[in-house]
Amino acid sequence: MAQPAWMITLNVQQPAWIITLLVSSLVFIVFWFILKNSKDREEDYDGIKKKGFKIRNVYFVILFSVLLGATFYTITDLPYDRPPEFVNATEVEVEALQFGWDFSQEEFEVGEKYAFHVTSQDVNHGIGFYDEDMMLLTQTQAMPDYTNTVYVEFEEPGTYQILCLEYCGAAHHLMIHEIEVK
Ligand SMILES: [Cu+2]
Repeated sequence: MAQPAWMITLNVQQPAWIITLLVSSLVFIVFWFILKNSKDREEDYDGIKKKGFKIRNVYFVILFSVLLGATFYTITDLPYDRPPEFVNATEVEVEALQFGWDFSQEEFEVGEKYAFHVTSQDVNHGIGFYDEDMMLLTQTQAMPDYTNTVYVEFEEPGTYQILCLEYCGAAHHLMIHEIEVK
């Protein structure tokens, strides 16, 4: 008679435990041996340590200067303006909620420009726009009490999928919505 599945699991678990314990003990013994034998020779490392600290300091100053420069150079662009070609875009309101999407309109046109204003009624979600080949076109966070805007121009007609990109609860995987692009 064939063994039931739980018995097979038990047969594998027993040796797995023993091997894990043996290997863990071996690793522990090796570490303990090295630690014990290296205790009295810390002064050997002083030179190397000093050199290491010096390299680290130089590296830190360089990194800090570069990042500070980059921050000052780029921060004046914030908050990002609406891209000029989307100034007259059609405004679309999108609300996420556990577990679905509420769009102020469901049908869109190829070549039109849209500004999707995305927010959430409850918890944080992520909105992902996927084309018919399930290629991600764009995405942003859907956050309560905050609106993120994504600008989209659809290039192909078809049924596009809206998926939640942030785990938001037990039925997160059901947060699928379809929009039509003609
Ligand atoms: Cu979600």
